[in-house]
Amino acid sequence: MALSRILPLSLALAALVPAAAQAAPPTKRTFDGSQAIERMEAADTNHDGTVTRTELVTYRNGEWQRLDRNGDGYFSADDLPRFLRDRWNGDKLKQMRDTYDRNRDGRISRAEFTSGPTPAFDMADANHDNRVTQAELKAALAAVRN
Ligand SMILES: [Ca+2]
Ligand SMILES: [Ca+2]
Ligand SMILES: [Ca+2]
Repeated sequence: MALSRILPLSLALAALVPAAAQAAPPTKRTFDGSQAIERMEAADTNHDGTVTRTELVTYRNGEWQRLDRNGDGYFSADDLPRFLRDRWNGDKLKQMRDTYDRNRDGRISRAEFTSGPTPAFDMADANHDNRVTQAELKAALAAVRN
């Protein structure tokens, strides 16, 4: 496998992991939620400064293409390159499964991922209108950094 094919996945995983950590149950307090909130800006696909829940789901659908590399509809150890496969049972991916694998079959289905928990969005959407504005995003960032 060419290195150029492997690197984008490692980057995708690196980008993904903070979101998974952010999505962990509230009892785990050690993560830095600021990364997950910063990444939410990328979900503003029409660039109007507001991230809607619909945009977030669209964004997750895009992320899914990078996770389910073998296209079988599940994110599982099979989707990791061999040299990364031991990370499947590492803390970060385990935490991701704890968050998204609702039926506890040890893998994450497309539906489990795209309609899974959205803790960063929920936290930032202070007035609960299913839209996160720039001001709300900034306030959420300030809150997690303090
Ligand atoms: Ca938008
Ligand atoms: Ca797969
Ligand atoms: Ca599952």
